[in-house]
Amino acid sequence: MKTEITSVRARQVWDSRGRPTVEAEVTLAGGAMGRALAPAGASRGSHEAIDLRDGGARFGGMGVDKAVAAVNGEIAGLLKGRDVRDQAGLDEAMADADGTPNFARLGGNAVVAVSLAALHAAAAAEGLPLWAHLAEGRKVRIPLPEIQIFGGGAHAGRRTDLQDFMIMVPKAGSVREVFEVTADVFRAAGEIMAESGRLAGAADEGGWWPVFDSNEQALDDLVRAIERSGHRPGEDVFISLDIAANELDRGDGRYRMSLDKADLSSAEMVERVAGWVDRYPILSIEDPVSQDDLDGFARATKAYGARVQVIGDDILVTNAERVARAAAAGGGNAVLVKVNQAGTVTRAKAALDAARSRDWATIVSARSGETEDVSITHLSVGWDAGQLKVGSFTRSERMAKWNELIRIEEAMGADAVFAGPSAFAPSVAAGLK
Ligand code: 2PG
Ligand code: MG
Repeated sequence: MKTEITSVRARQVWDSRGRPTVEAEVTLAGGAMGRALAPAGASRGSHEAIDLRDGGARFGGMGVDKAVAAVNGEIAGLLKGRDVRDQAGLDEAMADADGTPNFARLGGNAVVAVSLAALHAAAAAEGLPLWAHLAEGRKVRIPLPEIQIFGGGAHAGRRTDLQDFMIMVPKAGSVREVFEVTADVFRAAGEIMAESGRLAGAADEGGWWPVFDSNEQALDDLVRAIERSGHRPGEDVFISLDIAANELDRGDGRYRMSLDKADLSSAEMVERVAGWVDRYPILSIEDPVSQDDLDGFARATKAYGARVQVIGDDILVTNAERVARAAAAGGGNAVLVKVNQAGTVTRAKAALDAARSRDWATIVSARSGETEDVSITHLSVGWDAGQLKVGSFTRSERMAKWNELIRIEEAMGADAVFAGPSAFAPSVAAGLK
């Protein structure tokens, strides 16, 4: 059988923060091979799959020798001889063998690299690009990107409380046009920072390092950058924010906005962001409250979810059950899908399906620690997710993923359809018409 797994191997490589990570390769009897690299988050939810790190003094404790050994030993033994086309079976075999709810024993980094490598091998065995293998002949859209201009929070020494200041260009005719607009806005934002003496480098995902005196100053400068680039804020270019409020949670039900010198209750936190939604051209808000604040998530969704996308990241952690629970409580209208939060391709797809069945939007996302691996671009297209979040518009661990989207759009030729407003939940999409 050509699709029988004959070898599973891993090695330590390095990620975009210069930290060790796991690269896995799955080889099949017919000669096909798949390779994938594990990404790593900095602002993490405590309900997500956990990376196995060596601890100790070496590499600040970030070593992955144990995770690599888990792939080369136990996981290889488990998967060799199996049919790579049974992705769900492979993924569940790893989950069963791991025996913990969050892959703590074998390592989320070990498991996700193998799960994705197996998927790549299955596509290679068919002689198809990964997106086409996943699409199985269905019509799929080119996703709408959200692209970071300023990076803050845990990705920039907490210079701003908010983590990601991004833009979206939903009314563009194609993803190429989105990138052209983004390049203009990114350049204009850099000029504005240079002129005001605030140009101070790059954040973890390549966005401008945010030297601002308040969170609103960052929003003001983003609007100015859109204007200076010759585009219209709120008409063709919109703002998307990842509040990453988990990082602001003081642990006692209150939120600390250090830059704004404010301590806020959950309700006040929702109000503050709702005020920004009223005053700025904001189309999307991610993690407006922390990971277990389901009431706050529902309150935020009630306040502005009819016109603005409300994404759950740390609160949903790419988990189908958490999506169902949030939806039942009236929280959210979109899920961020990170395969390494779920641990496996199968579980990530289940979370995406759980969201889609509720008419939610779905956004496939990178992590702040990334590599040259472009799997997520293919997942976003092949799963017809509608949206893709990769970080900024600089640095090749990000640009590799955006550039892959250009190649896929070109390969689709006349069949390529840009998701545009259809990427959003119905009421948000309706507001864009
Ligand atoms: C997020 C991601 C990407 P991290 O919060 O959405 O911006 O960050 O990978 O650090 O969790
Ligand atoms: Mg996030």
